[in-house]
Amino acid sequence: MYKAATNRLLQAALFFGQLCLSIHAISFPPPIGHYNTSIVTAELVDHSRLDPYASTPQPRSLMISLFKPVSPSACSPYQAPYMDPITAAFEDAEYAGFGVLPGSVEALSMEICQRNTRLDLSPGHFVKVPTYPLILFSPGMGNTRLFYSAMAQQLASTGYIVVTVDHPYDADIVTFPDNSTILAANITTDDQIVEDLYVRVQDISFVLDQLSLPSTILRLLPELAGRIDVSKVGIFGHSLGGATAAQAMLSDRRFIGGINLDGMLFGSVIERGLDRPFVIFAHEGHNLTTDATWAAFWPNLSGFRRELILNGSTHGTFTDLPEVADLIGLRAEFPQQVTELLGSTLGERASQIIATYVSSFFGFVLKGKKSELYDGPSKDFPEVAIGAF
Ligand SMILES: *[C@@H]1O[C@H](CO)[C@@H](O)[C@H](O)[C@H]1NC(C)=O
Ligand SMILES: *[C@@H]1O[C@H](CO)[C@@H](O)[C@H](O)[C@H]1NC(C)=O
Ligand SMILES: *[C@@H]1O[C@H](CO)[C@@H](O)[C@H](O)[C@H]1NC(C)=O
Ligand SMILES: *[C@@H]1O[C@H](CO)[C@@H](O)[C@H](O)[C@H]1NC(C)=O
Ligand SMILES: *[C@@H]1O[C@H](CO)[C@@H](O)[C@H](O)[C@H]1NC(C)=O
Ligand SMILES: CC(=O)N[C@H]1CO[C@H](CO)[C@@H](O)[C@@H]1O
Repeated sequence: MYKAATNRLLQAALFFGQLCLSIHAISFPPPIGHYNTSIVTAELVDHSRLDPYASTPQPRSLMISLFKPVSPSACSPYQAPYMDPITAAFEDAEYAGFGVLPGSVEALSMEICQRNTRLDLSPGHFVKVPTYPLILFSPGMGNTRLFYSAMAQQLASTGYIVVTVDHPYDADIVTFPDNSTILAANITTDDQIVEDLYVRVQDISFVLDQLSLPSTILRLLPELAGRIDVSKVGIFGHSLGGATAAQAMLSDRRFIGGINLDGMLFGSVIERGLDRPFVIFAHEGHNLTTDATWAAFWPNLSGFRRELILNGSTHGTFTDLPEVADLIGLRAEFPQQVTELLGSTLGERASQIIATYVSSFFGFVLKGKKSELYDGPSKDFPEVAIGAF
């Protein structure tokens, strides 16, 4: 649904003429938190499971991006490409026929820190290494995890390790380290979506299992070996990823709090409910009255629960796309169409609001920090209304 709408926007772009895109690197604005961040990407292979969507028997293989806080004094900054070139070119090509020029997603970059794993490992080097809670993220159906990297970086900058997970054959494209790719299967009917949901939940628990293995941590994050608490973890996701967050909490008690960014729910969690904190963050006009799955789920939440509504937003606001649209000049060129698809709130502002509320919720769940943001309206964030309690 989201993709079709995007295509209409881009069709309008073609009608009005080719977009003029800068060929220079365009960087996302610096994140909101006190920390800088570094990124690791990795392939994780689940040898205990055959991929249900693969045409020949093979283990399920996933890609993840892991965002880690770095103290500013330890940061050697550089501009990293927002996406690997294969995924970026694929996303451009998806829209090429509609007026987006090749090279537009490739031109985007993020300011991150060079990895420095050496310092903390050296014996006799008594540097106090801080530890950060872990949060997993599941994307919307059909979306690459890479369209949530800016969102993950925002959250990591507030003091969390954030891991975004690709669900192969659901994501439009997954690009692996050897440059092989998996494109989306045709998952369309409600039954297929529910099957997909359960595959996604297995993916999420598998990623957490992997992050619990010293061998995996030594490979990915040697500087944090033994310092990540994998028994109390947060989870959030967008759209079907939000439904995945809820269902994963039901099946895996290591997840002690979750957030659904604007996703209609599927699966047994609607009926079974949850006994741990859960938040629904909705776009304007989407609420317990308009979504029957939310209405059925709500009374079955026995833990802390909140419904937040972001004014001036749409379903697509809960991705990096509003920022991408602003950065590549799409909003300036087609303000009305971008507002209809990605919301009237500017991308940077929307990203900051979402990160603030997500960070604050996980601060409460994972760090025991109090926050007034969930008690009522905030003068700093008039765009956010508290819906149901
Ligand atoms: C580090 O954080 C500072 C303060 O937020 C910011 O100005 C700078 O751009 C950040 N650098 C990187 C590499 O993230
Ligand atoms: C993957 O492709 C990129 C260019 O798109 C190239 O720079 C890189 O070397 C390739 N990696 C492998 C493992 O072939
Ligand atoms: C995708 O699946 C739906 C429902 O099963 C079917 O109607 C449609 O033709 C399929 N599309 C493609 C491109 O295979
Ligand atoms: C829910 O959304 C509908 C449709 O936009 C709106 O008419 C209604 O007032 C909203 N309800 C609440 C409680 O916000
Ligand atoms: C929502 O935002 C619009 C402008 O985008 C504003 O006119 C309206 O008053 C806001 N509504 C609420 C409930 O804050
Ligand atoms: C497990 C459980 O308590 N399910 C309840 C979910 O909410 C509906 C509607 O209130 C109840 O009928 C279910 O029993």
